[in-house]
Amino acid sequence: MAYCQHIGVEFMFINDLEQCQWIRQKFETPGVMQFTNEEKRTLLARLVRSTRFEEFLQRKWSSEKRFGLEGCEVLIPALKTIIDKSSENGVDYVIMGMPHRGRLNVLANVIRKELEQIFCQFDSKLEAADEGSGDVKYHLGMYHRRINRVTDRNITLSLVANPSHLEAADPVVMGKTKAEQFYCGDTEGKKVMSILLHGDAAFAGQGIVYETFHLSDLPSYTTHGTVHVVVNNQIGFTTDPRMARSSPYPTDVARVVNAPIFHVNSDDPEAVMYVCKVAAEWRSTFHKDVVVDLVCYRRNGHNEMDEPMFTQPLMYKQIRKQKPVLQKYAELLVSQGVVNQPEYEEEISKYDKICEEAFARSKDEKILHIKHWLDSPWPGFFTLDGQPRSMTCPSTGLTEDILTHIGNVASSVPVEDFTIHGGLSRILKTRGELVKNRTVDWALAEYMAFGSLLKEGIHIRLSGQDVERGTFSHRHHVLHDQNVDKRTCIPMNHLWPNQAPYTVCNSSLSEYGVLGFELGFAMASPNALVLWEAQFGDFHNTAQCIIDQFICPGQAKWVRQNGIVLLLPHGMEGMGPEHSSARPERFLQMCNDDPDVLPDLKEANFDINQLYDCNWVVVNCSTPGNFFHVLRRQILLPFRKPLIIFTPKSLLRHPEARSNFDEMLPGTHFQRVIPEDGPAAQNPGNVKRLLFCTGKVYYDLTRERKARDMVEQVAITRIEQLSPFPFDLLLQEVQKYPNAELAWCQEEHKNQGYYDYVKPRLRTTISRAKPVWYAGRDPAAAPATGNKKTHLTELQRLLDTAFDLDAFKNFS
Ligand SMILES: Cc1ncc(C[n+]2csc(CCOP(=O)(O)OP(=O)(O)O)c2C)c(N)n1
Ligand SMILES: [Mg+2]
Repeated sequence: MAYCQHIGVEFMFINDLEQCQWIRQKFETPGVMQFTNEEKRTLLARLVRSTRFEEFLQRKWSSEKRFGLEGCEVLIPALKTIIDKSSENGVDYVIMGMPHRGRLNVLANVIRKELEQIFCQFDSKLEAADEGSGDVKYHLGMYHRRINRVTDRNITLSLVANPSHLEAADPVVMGKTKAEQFYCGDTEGKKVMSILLHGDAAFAGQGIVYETFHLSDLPSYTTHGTVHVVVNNQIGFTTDPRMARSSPYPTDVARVVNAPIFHVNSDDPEAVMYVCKVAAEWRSTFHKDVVVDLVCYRRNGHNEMDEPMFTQPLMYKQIRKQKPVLQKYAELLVSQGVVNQPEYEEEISKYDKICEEAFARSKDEKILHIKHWLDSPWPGFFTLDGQPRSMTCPSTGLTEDILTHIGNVASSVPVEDFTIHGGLSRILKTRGELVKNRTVDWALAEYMAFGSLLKEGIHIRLSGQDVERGTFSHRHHVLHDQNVDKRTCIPMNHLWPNQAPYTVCNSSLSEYGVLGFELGFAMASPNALVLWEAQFGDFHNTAQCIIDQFICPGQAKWVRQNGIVLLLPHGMEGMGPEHSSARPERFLQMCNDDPDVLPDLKEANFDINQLYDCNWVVVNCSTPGNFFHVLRRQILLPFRKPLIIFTPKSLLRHPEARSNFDEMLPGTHFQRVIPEDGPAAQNPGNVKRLLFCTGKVYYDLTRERKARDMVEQVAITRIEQLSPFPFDLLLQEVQKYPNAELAWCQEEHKNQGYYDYVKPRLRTTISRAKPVWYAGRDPAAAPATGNKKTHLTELQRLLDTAFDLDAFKNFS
């Protein structure tokens, strides 16, 4: 629907009458688009800044990519209008995400990063002062608190760092926004909001846009409306039908997600300003998403080094003839008598001078500070110079009283008149018996870890598909009254007076969007344990971009620590090629520790230093007790690292996979390695083979060893923390069994699992003195066979190899 020459609005797919009336009234009331002379002058000044900033960069660094805004200079006044209006309506924190186009300009003129800090990013000779390998200037984030000049209110602006992968930062921005709202008690999104910028092609083409929009209707994920701004340079300026669109129009996306979309011609700055005001008002009125589509053109190529005439000669001939919007608007205001020519020129030279002075100051900068580009500082968590407050980790154990109390709540219904399902009563009763016997299974160990951290003031958020009940129906963190519809109870929130809140939320059926969201949530505070659980571990690969671009290298690129935990159900259980493998090999391949260099094992706090240096921690626990410890360690560490945990399926109910309270008492801690402690360890000199393994295969190995009566000859040592690799503890193990052959045993196929990661590191541990043999499945293309019988045959074969003491004779 076109309301005036320069504005089009689409909302016919919105089926709420009040919302439709509201939009109509905003655009159909005669004379609504009136601005005072003061407002017009502000708009002109903002256009001056936007335009002259790009010109300045072009003059100084003509051969550098900057992904300039030329053709859509109105983006700067547009964003500032949205922020002014939102600030007027009570918002004091705006979190933004955006792609490359115009990013430096937004940093300079919207977020107000010091110009000299931006300019010195162009100086390739400056050395980086911070740890990490850094990133290119148009990806870095930013955090800034300032006074909004229009409303005279404090406002904090933060721009989330992003990778080149377009739209990948969208859910991250939403997650961070949700966290900031949560921690300041802003339950309706009145104080904290997000603005997302998009390119037209990326907005229409990337599925993550849809996944992110979709989250906004879910209670534990909604941020109560985001203002989306599309820099639409694809379709706006063309007289040539051959330039027809090559991707769907942004409308298509907004229609699917029930958001109104306002198209506006970016050559009409006043129409843009009006539309942005309406969009901000829409958000603060209805707390729903809205899209502003800035229909513009791109004066240069994709970047400044590109020649667009190569491929779009006719369109670019037209574009070259186009007067810049600043010039057009200035002429208009001069003709209206709002400003005169000298005033306009004065405004330009004033800003040019600001740039020149900042440029001169940037020459004095000796080093680059990537830390200046952090999107969310964690005040108080580090020392003033950004170091951890200590390099130790206290015991993660708990007193018997605490364990018993949590266990009792976990096996009861802590509210009156609440009828739970009979099957669930049995599960809770079994839990109660475990507690009486001072033991825990997996679900109870998790309860103990969460419940105790809540007591210590740590907020916990567990998100993923079906996490409330647990995919394997083992968790049951949300009880449902069988007689009252939608009445629920979360016992974890009834543990202690003044405890921190526990959030457990079933997500939408999305991995990319939801994992990005949780990563963003975890950015906001170091005092929260944020966990994302995959339904099955292999589903993480639809969120690969978040893992590859954010979680794995995030700290190295953006000096940004993040303590997110990934729970990935993993294990070969005859269930076919899918649902078997969480792909440990991929996570291990991305660990930054050197397989060929033995670290200094005598160093004080060796284990903590290793954790501090790593890019993430990868564990596969074989006991519930160890799972409990590693979750608690995640928060008790004086720094934050992502934690990848391969979690069990059948072990959830395995009668031997239990831990005693004694393994969780004060003084106990996470065991990076669980050494053999049976008969083989009593007479280590007699041991012929030392088998190393991780995770569930341990139980197959011990059963087989017993059946073969080989408990004296074969020792089995579990590596629970795969990365950083426990060189120190494994060296002790190897030295303990001088006459033993060494073998790595895994149930995964040889080209998968842990083998390629573990083998060179074990060899380094022993200075390559002995071979490290392999007992496991052959290499394969698929993670597992689809045939149950083949699965069992393969398992038996690997056990045969593991216990055949002659198996490797012919190779030596
Ligand atoms: C996921 C992803 N795929 C491909 C690219 C490569 N790429 C960079 S910019 C770009 C075009 C983006 O077009 P648009 O979203 O319209 O933004 P514009 O550059 O026109 O502002 C492409 C394909 C990318 N960065 N991310
Ligand atoms: Mg585009």
